[in-house]
Amino acid sequence: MLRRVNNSVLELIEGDITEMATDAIVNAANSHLKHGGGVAGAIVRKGSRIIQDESDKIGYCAVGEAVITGAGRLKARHVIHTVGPRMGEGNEDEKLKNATVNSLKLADREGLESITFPAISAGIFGFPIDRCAEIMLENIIEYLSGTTGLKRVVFCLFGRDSFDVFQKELQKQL
Ligand code: AR6
Repeated sequence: MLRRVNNSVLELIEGDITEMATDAIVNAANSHLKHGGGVAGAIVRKGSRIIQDESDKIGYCAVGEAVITGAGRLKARHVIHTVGPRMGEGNEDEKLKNATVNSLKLADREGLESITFPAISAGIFGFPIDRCAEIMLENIIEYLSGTTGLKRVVFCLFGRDSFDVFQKELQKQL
């Protein structure tokens, strides 16, 4: 599914984010940047230990913030690590918005043209997927309506159920 927003394209696909060849893929990380399970584990396993080593040099990323490393052997050139909220810690919606927007801003600062997101916080961190879709899409659409060098923003969703939720939400919003 594909929608044009201003001068950019917003796209939803179902698949494995580690296979994406956009300039950057976004990792749903934790604050200590210890990439064990979920998307994070898959990125390090396929991309190589270099991504974990570079993350260890950075050391920490607050909830809602984003940092960048190389992507090792992955097809993407960079990994943007952002930390979404853990369900129950409070102020989750605002934190998910910040994680999304700060990833986009970091990509722009680095001069990147394409980026792929997973459904941040919707796995191990327990955030409801429908609310995740609503908040992330809303804020990406708003961001792309302003000035940006990003030409292509993709969501790579794991499994048909997640894809369907995002598809329904995007149809509602655009
Ligand atoms: N490609 C695309 N999406 C995926 C993939 C994949 N290969 N694998 C999982 N997902 P999660 P979180 C989906 O748990 O909730 C890690 O241990 C998954 O189905 O990766 O933000 C970190 O180190 C879900 O919809 O991230 C943190 O400690 C979404 O990606 C913690 O998990 C996010 O699931 C972060 O938890």
